[in-house]
Amino acid sequence: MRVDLDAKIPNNVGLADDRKLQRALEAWQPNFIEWWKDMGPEGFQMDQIYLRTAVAVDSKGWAHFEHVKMPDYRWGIFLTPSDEDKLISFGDNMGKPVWDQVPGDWRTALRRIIVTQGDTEPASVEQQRMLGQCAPSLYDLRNLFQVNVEEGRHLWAMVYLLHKYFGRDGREEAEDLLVRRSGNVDSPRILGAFNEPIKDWLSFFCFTFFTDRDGKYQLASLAESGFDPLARSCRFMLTEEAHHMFVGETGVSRVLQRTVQLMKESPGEDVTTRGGIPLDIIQKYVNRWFSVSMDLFGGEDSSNAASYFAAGLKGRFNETHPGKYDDHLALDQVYDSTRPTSDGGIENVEVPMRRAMNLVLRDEYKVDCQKGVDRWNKLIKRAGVDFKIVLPSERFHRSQGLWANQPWDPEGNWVEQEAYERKLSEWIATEEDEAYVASLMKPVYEVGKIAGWIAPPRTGINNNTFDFEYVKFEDDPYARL
Ligand code: BYC
Ligand code: FE
Ligand code: FE
Repeated sequence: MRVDLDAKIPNNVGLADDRKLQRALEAWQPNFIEWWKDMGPEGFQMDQIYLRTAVAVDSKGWAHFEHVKMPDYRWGIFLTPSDEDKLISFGDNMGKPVWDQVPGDWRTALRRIIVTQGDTEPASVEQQRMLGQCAPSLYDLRNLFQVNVEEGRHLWAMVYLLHKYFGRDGREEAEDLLVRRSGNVDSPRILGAFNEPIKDWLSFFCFTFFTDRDGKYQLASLAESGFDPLARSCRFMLTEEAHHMFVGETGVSRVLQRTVQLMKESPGEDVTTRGGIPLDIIQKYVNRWFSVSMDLFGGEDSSNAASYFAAGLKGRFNETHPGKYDDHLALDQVYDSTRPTSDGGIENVEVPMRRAMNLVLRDEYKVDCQKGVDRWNKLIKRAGVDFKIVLPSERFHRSQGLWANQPWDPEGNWVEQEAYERKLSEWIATEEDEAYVASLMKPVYEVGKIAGWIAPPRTGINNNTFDFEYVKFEDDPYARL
């Protein structure tokens, strides 16, 4: 299918040939733009941002960079091209042709998965909407907005599926995606992490490292789906996700780098006197964002997960990767796991493999997180500082699944409730910690300059240097604050 870039809604799904769908999406478009202006990045809609836009779906399709105003970004509908003879690759329907239409039995389940996925995208934009006002550099400001417009496009991807394949209730769900609001008591976003406030850039970097990485794993498992339009949408979304995680990993790296540099310059002195973020505060942020992101995988023993796998709706990470799994039925296998006992203990348990799919995915995710953490620790060690960032236990600070709302410490030991509450301030950032980080969040909008709590990146975007004019302001941005 060719890429139609000149259409009102750029797409490679042949929108021009489906007038009814085209009209429906063109009716949704102004609501999206209105939502974007209301709930998108606050205060930067008139500025020219150096953004990357998809112009094709092949690997070169991402090479297009230009300065654009965010409301003029070409949000479009792009799917990875279809493979004619594709077969369902796992579960009870394995070996049958993939579905090009919604299978009747799985309509509700599929709609729910798509709505849940779609809901996270605008939620993250809402969570991040105030960060432009305290960006540490133009480079970072641009990266924030790049992530935001792409999350907006991910919303488009799911809205397209709802409109095209789910009739009237799909259209209603698409409307509701613009109605719920992150953190709103009456109409919150669906999943926990997407209602958590992101008040500072350290949270933003942790979010893009930990929470966007859940996106990577969920999208990858949906990219295996037997419902082919969903699989192809998610496959394409995955190409955008890598940059989001890059922003997170390098963001935290640069904070660490600056902190250890300050520590070395003034040994024995508290880094806060020099305007750095202490390592133990960074650890506390890691504890928070890792644990809320672990919750995004759902329960460790889940009948939903089992039926999604059985039906062929949601596979494992790299389900079809050669050599990764030799059994795609997962019927007679078990997954070794643990569960809490009533007296604060832990016991081993064998979970039937299909019911353990959330955990299987989450364990892959954890390994991926650890790799990034190892790179952070190497940086700290190279600086000669004796400190290690540690991922907390899967049991710590959970709100979903077997370990939810129980007093486990970051090492995974059960502690008395009273002791837990007392010690929580050592594990999760306190108001005081957050107030300190907030005090550092002063915007830096001059070309080539950077805030004092973070190191500059090693290279810029698209072979430009750090002192490239990533954002061209319409007027004096400081005067707007
Ligand atoms: N918060 O069987 P269970 C991304 C509910 S991130 C609130 O254990 P299931 C992005 C659950 O709905 C990727 N509720 O879980 C990143 C169920 O409710 P019911 C997002 C939760 O259903 C950054 C009950 O608890 N994509 O793209 O197997 C920026 C028991 O459920 C939570 C997806 O998630 C929670 N954390 O799995 C931008 C993919 N967890 O049935 C974007 C689609 C569970 O009792 N979603 N519940 O009413 C799914 O595949 C599944 O819904 C989940 C949950 C993996 C989320
Ligand atoms: Fe996304
Ligand atoms: Fe993302």
